[in-house]
Amino acid sequence: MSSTDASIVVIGGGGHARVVMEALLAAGWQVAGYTDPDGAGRSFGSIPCLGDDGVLPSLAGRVRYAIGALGDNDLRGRLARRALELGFELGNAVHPSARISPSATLGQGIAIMANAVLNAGAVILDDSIVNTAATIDHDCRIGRDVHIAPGSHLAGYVTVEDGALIGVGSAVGRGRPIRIGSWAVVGSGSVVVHDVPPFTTVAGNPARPLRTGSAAPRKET
Ligand code: JB2
Repeated sequence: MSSTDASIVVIGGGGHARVVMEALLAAGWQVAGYTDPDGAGRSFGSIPCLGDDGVLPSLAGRVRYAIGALGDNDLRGRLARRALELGFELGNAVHPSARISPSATLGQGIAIMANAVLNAGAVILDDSIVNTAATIDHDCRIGRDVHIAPGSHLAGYVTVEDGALIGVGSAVGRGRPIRIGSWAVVGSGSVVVHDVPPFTTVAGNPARPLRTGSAAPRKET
């Protein structure tokens, strides 16, 4: 394995990681391999599983970039920060078909999947996912470790705080600022027209609370 400026290791080997790897390849990255505790001896196409995350310290001097590639927001963020501690830089997987405004701002370790759209002034912080065909309109602010699931649409001036999950095919916004709190979960297909407090699960049209009040990051289901 040679170290180049376009070489990256993918942390995770499941469904999300495979989408990330294909986006990376399409964008011209050299994917050195992936880590997965259940992946010994496996590969994804020509990309080998390098073992579990225990191999990362030995890779850190040879591969410049890493990306956390698990759907679970909490685990992805923790693994990405571990990679930073080991000396990796975090790379972004941006599929070439995504349309990203020149005035949008991207952090590190981000995955932006095929046909996603980020409009003027959008901000996406570290280790977040804008999944397939999701749209993020002007002046939205997406925090860290967030997942905007496939086919979701955020109107302008939506803030999504750290760790929140916007479920598949949801719509968020009402023409003025709206805030989705940290580690909140918006159920698939919801229409969100009011602020969602932190650690709260909402669903429906209009979305209403189902569950509130955990102090710990929620696992996605
Ligand atoms: O600590 C870990 C770890 N824990 C589980 N480190 C590493 N490197 N890998 C870990 N894994 C591995 O993540 C598991 O062994 C498994 O292979 C993989 C999770 O795969 P799965 O397909 O179940 O989930 P995912 O996180 O890749 O994708 C989820 O989230 C996506 C956004 C699914 O719900 C997808 O359907 C969804 N599109």
